Amino acid sequence: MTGIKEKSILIEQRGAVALLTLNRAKALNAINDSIRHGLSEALRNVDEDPAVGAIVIVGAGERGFSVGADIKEIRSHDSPIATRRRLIPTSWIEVLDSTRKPVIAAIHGFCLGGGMELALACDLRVVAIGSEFALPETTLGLIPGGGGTQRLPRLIGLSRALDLLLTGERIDADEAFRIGIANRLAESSSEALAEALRIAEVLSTRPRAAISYVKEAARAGLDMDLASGLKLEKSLFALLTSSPDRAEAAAAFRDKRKPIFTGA
Ligand code: DAK
Repeated sequence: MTGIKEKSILIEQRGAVALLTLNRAKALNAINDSIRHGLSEALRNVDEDPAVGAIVIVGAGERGFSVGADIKEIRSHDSPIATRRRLIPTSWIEVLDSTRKPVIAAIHGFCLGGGMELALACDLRVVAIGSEFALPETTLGLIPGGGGTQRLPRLIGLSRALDLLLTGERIDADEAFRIGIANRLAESSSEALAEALRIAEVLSTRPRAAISYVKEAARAGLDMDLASGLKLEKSLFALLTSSPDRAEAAAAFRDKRKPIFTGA
């Protein structure tokens, strides 16, 4: 898989981590159909690949993660029905919701519109100082169409989310960290990537089913009432009690050695 170029997405395997790069640096990684389709396909492939335990997404070039939808490509002449047909089945960001492996965004520079929505759909965000976030869709006469109106309130609460959604104003990395968009800050883009890769590498060595189930329980639980969420947690917990990796973790603890997980 190393070095394979899929249109606008580069896929590189670093140990058990798949690094996906949005590769349109000249257009500040504006999201066109090629990026949309390439990223969906790459995510599905690496999620199925047993050699991959975690995924990092980064933007190419010095200037940013992504400036959002390719404004030059927006087809204003499309009918609402054609646009709906185009948007609904694509669901390119929603692929992240069904990705079982943890996905970390390494963010630098501009993280705007659809680029920010992509980052919001990832499990963790490592953000370089100097990054700028905004959802400026209303200034284009639109609203976010990649989950921004739904994921942002769930992540940071309705009040703060509405501030960003209504004003479209940009916030910096410190503010993104303060309000809970950024999980971790880094001094530079290279340090953000290094930290994202480091976290991904750690996660890739953990028991795969436990990592996948904890993500499923937390994410799916958000859309449930507490009783249903607790029920889901118990079911997933019960499944793991009989897993070979859980037995191996206990045995390794008893034997005072490092566990050898098989992903089973
Ligand atoms: N799309 C296409 N190209 C873009 C772009 C974008 N969003 N943003 C920047 N570029 C390109 C520029 O055109 C320029 O290319 P060349 O002219 O050199 O060929 C190159 O990237 C460098 O940009 P600038 O020359 O503008 O660089 P500056 O430093 O002066 O400014 C900037 C950087 C990020 C402040 C500025 O480029 C900017 O404001 N960009 C637009 C950001 C933005 O508003 N993004 C869109 C958010 S809305 C849909 C319709 C819409 C949407 C979704 C779906 N359907 C109908 C299906 C909208 C979603 C969004 O993401």
